[in-house]
Amino acid sequence: MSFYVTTPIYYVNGEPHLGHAYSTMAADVLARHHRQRGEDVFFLTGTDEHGEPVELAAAREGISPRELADRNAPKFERMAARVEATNDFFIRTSDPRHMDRVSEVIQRVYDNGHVYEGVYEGWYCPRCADFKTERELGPGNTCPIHEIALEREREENWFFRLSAFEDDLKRLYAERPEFVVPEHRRNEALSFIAHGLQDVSLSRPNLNWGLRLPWDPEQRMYVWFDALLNYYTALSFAREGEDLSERFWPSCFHVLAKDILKFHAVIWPALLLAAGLEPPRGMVIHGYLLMGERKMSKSLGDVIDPGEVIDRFGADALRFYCLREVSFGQDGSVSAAGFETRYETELANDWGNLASRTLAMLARYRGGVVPEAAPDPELASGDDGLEGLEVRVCELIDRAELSGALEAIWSRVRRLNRYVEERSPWVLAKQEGESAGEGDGGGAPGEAGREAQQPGRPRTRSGAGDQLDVVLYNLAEGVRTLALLLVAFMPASSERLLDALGEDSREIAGFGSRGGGAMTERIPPLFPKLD
Ligand code: ME8
Repeated sequence: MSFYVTTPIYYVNGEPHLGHAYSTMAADVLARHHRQRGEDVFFLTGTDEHGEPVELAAAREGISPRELADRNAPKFERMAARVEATNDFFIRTSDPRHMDRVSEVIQRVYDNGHVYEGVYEGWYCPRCADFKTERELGPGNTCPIHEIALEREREENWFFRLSAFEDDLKRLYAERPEFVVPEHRRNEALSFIAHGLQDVSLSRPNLNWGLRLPWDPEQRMYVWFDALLNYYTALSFAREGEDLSERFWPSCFHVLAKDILKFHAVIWPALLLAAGLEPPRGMVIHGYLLMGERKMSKSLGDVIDPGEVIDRFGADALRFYCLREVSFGQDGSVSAAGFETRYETELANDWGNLASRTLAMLARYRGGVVPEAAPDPELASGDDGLEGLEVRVCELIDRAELSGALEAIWSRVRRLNRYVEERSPWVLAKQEGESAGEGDGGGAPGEAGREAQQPGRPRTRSGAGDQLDVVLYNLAEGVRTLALLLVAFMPASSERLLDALGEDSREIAGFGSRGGGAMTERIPPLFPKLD
């Protein structure tokens, strides 16, 4: 089974910020999770380098668009690496291999009769690179996203016959209820379609920076067509000497925010159909990260700097915080104070502490060896039981409910913490030590524990030792199960923990699927407490 996941390709007219990192981190969670499920995964991110937003920004700085692109694209590439994204390729739309492939596809759209010459008259936002319909305008003919007054444009363009695909799109949405998730975004796309689709400009006469139309080199391609096609073109050259298109198209899943919903959920599938290609498998539309009430953006100074957070706390903490704090699919505020609270309570206390305690008790009471025992039915069952959690998390991730998946995992983290308190293994260890002292002359708890591992040893103890085996096995097994599910979200710390638990496999596994016997070791705190 193949799984191809993408982020939007980001405009190189500014610096990367946490908003971009957010989409990249979310896409990486999907990529890593699907790899853990043994699927054939391809993960693409990159930069959008043509068109008016880039041309205007370069002009403002007095440099060429190419210079601006060459300066900023590597920053986006580094951002992906810093958040530990495992992208298989980084596409730049100024890559001639992309441009050649776009020309081929767009020529096919032309040959198939879906393009005509006309005059565009209407509202245009140069920052969105978007021709706005009347319904999309803000008060006083403004751009609702950038809050700037829009110019009325009149120009001769080539048009893409979007209106001809209205029925195809309606059919696609009817046949594939999960084409766009979450549902409220699907409804938004459907309502856009239901209001009647207008044809859209495919080219613009006054651009200097962009692809020329193969059949009319006087006109440059409207940047969105060039940009959207990256998802398809990259497959043809991402691997030297290999064309991955057959392998990964159309099993493509897009991650993006609601600002570019219309392009992805309406224009993109229509464009593909026009070129005789299949629409992607689906897309998830997430909300905005806000600072206070405002969308985080490159023009706002007051942002969480992902680089700084990563330097201090690591990429895992940033990934966790963003996907946990803001319900994936909704808008939500992020703040430095909110980050610190969650870091302290959930990462350092709930999870880090559970992991440290578990490893410490295994070392202390059982010489580091996970005892042989069965899953405790009390821990396995119930609303926050561990049994079947992996199935539940896979279902949630299949619906791109990333925060839901984290919540499902976290309720089990809390459950395991309660289990430790309820069972008080340190009391059991003491009882075990006492009865060992009375019964068979055993020494320190650690040694008694080690003996308990040896086959054939007569079980003369009070039962405290057996109970301790049960508790320690269940803790180790619970933590292992959770760490496997957390690999996708917090790769570095989860890997370290799994290594410490003596787990070599990264395959998602159910609670109780591994027996005892693994050799564990203590490690420094996964998430050290804040000073
Ligand atoms: O639109 N919260 O590029 P772009 C959440 N080049 N996500 C955010 C965000 C925020 N505050 N700010 C940015 C473009 N994003 C086009 C895309 S794709 C074929 C072409 C993320 O640099 C989010 O994914 O403006 C959003 O959709 C994207 O960055 C917009 O990036």
